[in-house]
Formats: sequence, C-alpha cells, structure tokens
Amino acid sequence: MLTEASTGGAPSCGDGVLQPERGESCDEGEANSDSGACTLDCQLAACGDGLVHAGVEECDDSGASSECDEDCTAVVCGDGVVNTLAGEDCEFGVDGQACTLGCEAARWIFVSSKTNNGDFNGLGGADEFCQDLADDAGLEGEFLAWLSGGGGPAQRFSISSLPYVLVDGTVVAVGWVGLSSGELVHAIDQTEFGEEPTLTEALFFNCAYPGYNGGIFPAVFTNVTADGSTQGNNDCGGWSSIEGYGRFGIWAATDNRWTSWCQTLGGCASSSHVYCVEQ
Ligand SMILES: [Ca+2]
Ligand SMILES: [Ca+2]
Ligand SMILES: [Ca+2]
Repeated sequence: MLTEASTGGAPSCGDGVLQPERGESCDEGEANSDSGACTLDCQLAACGDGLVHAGVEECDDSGASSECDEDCTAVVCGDGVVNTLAGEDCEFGVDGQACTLGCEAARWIFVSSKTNNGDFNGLGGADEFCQDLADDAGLEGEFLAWLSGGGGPAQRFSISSLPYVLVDGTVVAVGWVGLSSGELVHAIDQTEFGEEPTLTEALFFNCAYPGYNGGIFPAVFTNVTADGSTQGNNDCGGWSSIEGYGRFGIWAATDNRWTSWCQTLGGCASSSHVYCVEQ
C-alpha cells in the first residue's frame, strides 16, 4: 500500500492514495480522468456531475437538457423517458396516457370491444359503457360515446386540437377539425385492446359497403353526421330502446361513412359497437 512516506510528497488528489479526509472518494493517480471512473477532482464518476463517463454515459449535462436525458442517455422518442426540454410531451405506452409515436400528446379513440343493442339505458349509459371499457383497458382519461342525443359530439365533446390515436399510436385524425372533416387519416379500426372489432349482423336493407355483404357489416351505432351533429331521429329512442331506427357508421371506413353510413329499421335490436372518444 502506498503511503505518504513512499510517495514522498504532501497528500494530494492524484497521488494515487485515497484520502477521504481531503474529500476524495477515489484516487487512481495518473489514471484519474474526467472521462473515466475517477475524475481529476478525485470524485467517483456519476450521472449528473456534468462529465461524460466514456463507455458508461452517453451524455451528461448535469440534469435534463434539450440534448440529454436526466439519466445521462441521449434524447430518444420511444425510450420511455419524457424529456420536455427536448420537445417531448409524453412517451407512447407510458402510464396509459394517449401519445403519438412521435411523443406528442394525444387523445384516445377506439371502437368498443363489447357490443350492445340500441338500449344503452340512455346516452349517459353509453358514455359509462365507454368509460368502463377504457378503465378496464388501462386507458387514462374521460371518455364519451360518439352518439347523438340532445346534440351530437359537436355539442357534447370538448374540442381538442390534439391528434386522436388508436391504442397502437396510429393517428386517425388531427384534432376536432380533422375528426369532423368527413375524411379520417386512418380508419378507427381497433378496440381499446388494439384488436380488430367484430362485425355486426342486422337487417341492413339497402345498405352496402364494398367487401361486405349478407347483412354482416363492420358497423357502429352513431346517428351522427360527419361534422359531428345529430343526424335525424335514428337514435334507438334516445339509446334506450331496441325498437325503431338506428343509424350506423362503418369502422373500416375513412370517408364520411365512418360515422354516417346507413340507417335501418330493426338495427336497434342488433348487437353493435360504439366509438369511444377521450375528452
Ligand atoms: Ca490522494
Ligand atoms: Ca457523469
Ligand atoms: Ca424520450
């Protein structure tokens, strides 16, 4: 072991002798380096000390910066670490919060995995139906059903400028403006679990959609026009009856048929989906 006697000089950082009383937490002598395990100040390298420990740290800006995360890794969208200084709102797949794959804050939208006939116990029951499904799937937020009743979503929903995303992060529309434009970026074709919704079987007279026939369609209860307003009275008696007319959208569609496709007598007795939208 080296001692003061063997090195000859006064105790110092860099003499290769650990002197805690001098505030040293290490001393590797000439091997001390600001890019090594022991710094020139005789301190053990640490994330947050502002020095980059080569081979261990990717960066170190003494905390998060626009180019470095707090954990001394480079900023990457998708690494699970939210760095707001680098422009990240969120990280996809973290904490059940809606987020685009580009780390931009978003709102969830999905097709209910469960189906129900036109009797949801009223519009409020349909909203609860959506909220329960979102909660069970671990999706954060307040959810309402894309249905009309005393006004459509244009009247019922909070108007957001954030992208609406599916559970896998796919953007279907950018903000309310996109959602009510009659043209989606991508079909709303996933449930709250990211699965393909089932088809609806009903007495769809005079209703057609390419690729489907035989009275079985990728249908969703709506009674909502493409701009988010109420579409007539085809709302299964205020979503509280299995009788009367029901109006549907097509979850496979990106044009205005996604919400406004076909109405049918008897549709309210069929078991179908609703779109659920985070507010
Ligand atoms: Ca020393
Ligand atoms: Ca460091
Ligand atoms: Ca990140």
